[in-house]
Amino acid sequence: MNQPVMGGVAALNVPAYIKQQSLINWVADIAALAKPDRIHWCDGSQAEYDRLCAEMVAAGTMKKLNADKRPNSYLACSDPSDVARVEDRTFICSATREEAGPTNNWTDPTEMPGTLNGLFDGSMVGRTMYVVPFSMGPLGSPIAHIGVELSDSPYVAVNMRIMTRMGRAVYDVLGADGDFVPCVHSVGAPLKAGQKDVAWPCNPNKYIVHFPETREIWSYGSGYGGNALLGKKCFALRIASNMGRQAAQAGGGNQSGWLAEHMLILGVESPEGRKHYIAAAFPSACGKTNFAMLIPPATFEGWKVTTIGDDIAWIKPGADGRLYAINPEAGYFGVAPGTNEKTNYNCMASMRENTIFTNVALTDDGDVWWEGLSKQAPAHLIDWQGRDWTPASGTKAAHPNARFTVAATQNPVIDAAWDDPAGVPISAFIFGGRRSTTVPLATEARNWTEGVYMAATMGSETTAAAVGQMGVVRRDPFAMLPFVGYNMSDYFQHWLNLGRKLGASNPAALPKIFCVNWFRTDEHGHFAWPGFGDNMRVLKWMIERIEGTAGGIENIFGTTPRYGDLQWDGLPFTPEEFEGITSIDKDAWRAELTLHDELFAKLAHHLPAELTAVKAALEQRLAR
Ligand code: SAT
Ligand code: MN
Repeated sequence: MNQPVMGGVAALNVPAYIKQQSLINWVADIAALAKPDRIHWCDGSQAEYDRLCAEMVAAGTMKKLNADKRPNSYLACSDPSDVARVEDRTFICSATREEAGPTNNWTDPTEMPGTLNGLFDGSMVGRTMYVVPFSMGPLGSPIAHIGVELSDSPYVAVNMRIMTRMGRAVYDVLGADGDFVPCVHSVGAPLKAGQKDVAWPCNPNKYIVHFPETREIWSYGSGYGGNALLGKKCFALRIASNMGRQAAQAGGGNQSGWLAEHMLILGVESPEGRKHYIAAAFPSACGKTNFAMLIPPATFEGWKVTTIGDDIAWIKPGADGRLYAINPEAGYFGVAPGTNEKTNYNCMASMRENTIFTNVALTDDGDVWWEGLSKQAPAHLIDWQGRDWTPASGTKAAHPNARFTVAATQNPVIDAAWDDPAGVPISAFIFGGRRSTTVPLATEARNWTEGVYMAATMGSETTAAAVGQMGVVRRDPFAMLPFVGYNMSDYFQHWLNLGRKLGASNPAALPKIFCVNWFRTDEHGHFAWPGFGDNMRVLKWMIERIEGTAGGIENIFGTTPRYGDLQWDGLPFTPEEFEGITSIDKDAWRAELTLHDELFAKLAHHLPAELTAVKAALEQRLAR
């Protein structure tokens, strides 16, 4: 259907395979508001991807890398002002401020649409509006959900093709009346007639807006990462966390209600072929992607770790009372700096080809480089801002938040069930922070409520780069601080309720909950635990705890392994060193609990009484 351009409104040109009139009407409405010059309905094909990339190369947004070194790969460099998520410009527009809670920026949902209409009016002039249909989760999975993103950024369209199941097949699932989450995105840089474009259009004024009641997402001003790839943090965490809780509130038995979590999912298989799936939450910069692709030490013959996902998990009760998880994403948008063949061999292998790099440095032979990729930096590079760079420059060649976008299927240790619509059964949750003291290497919660307490009070020490003050503990409940799309205390309650429901029907099916800390330091301030592949030693202990074959010792905080409970072959690590990373210092824990008080005071509205009870029990054990 080729419709003529009328009154400056771009022709809709709706493909015949799109059957949903309300979707078409919505696209027409947004087009009438944002006034793009053209509309392109993405089909998700390789040809379309190649064409959009070629157009971005011609426009200067991307460079094509040396095809011998890095086949079918590109480097995009953003505007220096547009390099990361903008939490202070992220808004949750629930009906009331209390529903958004103290950890979110709230704006009245009756006011925000006026602001957005003003911003989006004509925001796509001179540009193409891409209609990007995507499924979060395997197409048609009962745990999956569909979104459609309208964006004036071709960079968004090609990244969404890697990060989600994007393309024509989504419309078959959607049919004439299927639900989808509408996502509207503009870089906020309209082009006047004859105006030359810049390589990375964006706007200093940014808005990342969520409407939990109507399940809409509007994003303005940024083209980068989670600000712009709206399937990721905006949909898969902020909106989906609301959907999972709303489903529980709607009632309907043990299978209603689900979880949208900032978790990797990995599979662990023992030499005997016993397999478990574990979901793990860590704040940023704690090595999530490394853990999801872990290579066991050579002495762990026959143990295998495989990846379901590296960042987000959607988890739903199954008919058997177990929790089943999918990775709603189809790709990895990972941090490049620090990644190398030693820290994460599988990750390096994943990005040998078909990769989009963002804000890394360009080598003289047309490949990429970032800090930590090799011990010695190349003698000359073009840095992420397009400037000549040498090791003497005194600046970082790659931005610290530089990223790679790759399809999950390129991961050599992808799990065979990663695309299974039914999801995988979860045997345990792991919560990990970054703490130089206080929190032991590994602890098993004695019950679900204690596990929720551990997760709720998770903390991470800030690194110098982040805040300018080392060692300050920032509380990051469930590693979800910027991602829970409603009141944090209600979120704790949702977890408690789910555990209670599942525990009542089948207590044996309830996942165990562990808390880990890879980051305790020795008296010289060095990391005392080797981490990376050696985390397998802890993982094996957890598997044995799940199977009821490993020991441990109960302390005030939970159950931790004794030296003899871990397998040490291949690692010289003494009982004294082990004591150094597992000891419980009562004074440190007293101080820790006053910090928990501060957190709970902030979250007092609807704070579950069960959590204050766990704290009281901890205090009693400390006093003994
Ligand atoms: O920019 S993203 O949100 O995609 C990644 C992150 O900040 O965790
Ligand atoms: Mn993340």
